[in-house]
Amino acid sequence: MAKRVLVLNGPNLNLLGTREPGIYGAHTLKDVETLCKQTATELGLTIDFRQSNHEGELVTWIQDARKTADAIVINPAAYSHTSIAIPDAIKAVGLPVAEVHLSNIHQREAFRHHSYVSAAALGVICGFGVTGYRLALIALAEKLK
Ligand code: CA2
Repeated sequence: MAKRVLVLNGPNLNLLGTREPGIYGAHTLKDVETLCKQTATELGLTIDFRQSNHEGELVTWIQDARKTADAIVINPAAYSHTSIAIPDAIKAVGLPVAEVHLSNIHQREAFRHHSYVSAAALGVICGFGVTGYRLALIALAEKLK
């Protein structure tokens, strides 16, 4: 059976492609979903792609993934820098998680340099724009072999 990857996107990522193209690029979140689906097909994965502006909803989706997914890609967006609940949920489910950031958070404001999620993730990819999602799926497909 094809391995299932849950792709989660945090707050404000629904606005991708509408503002701040200098930082986040011109792609919309729909474009990111299309890229993830194309990559998943190449890798023999299935994808469930979601976005939420609510921390609790992301936590619930991570918890539910224990029964519905084999791995998770997450761009926690601003919750990377504030949330304890998201890394706690990731540790609780025990699935391999790839954390993705479109921008290089280490080149930006100091408050973006630390992500609470990173300690719970298998690996972190940042600064490669939407390609980061593709790289995350490739890395997880290798891990799931
Ligand atoms: O670089 C990333 O992917 C971030 O996770 C994006 C978050 C930011 O808080 C993180 O520090 C780094 C912000 C997502 C908001 O995206 C927008 C896109 C277009 C217009 C407005 C917001």
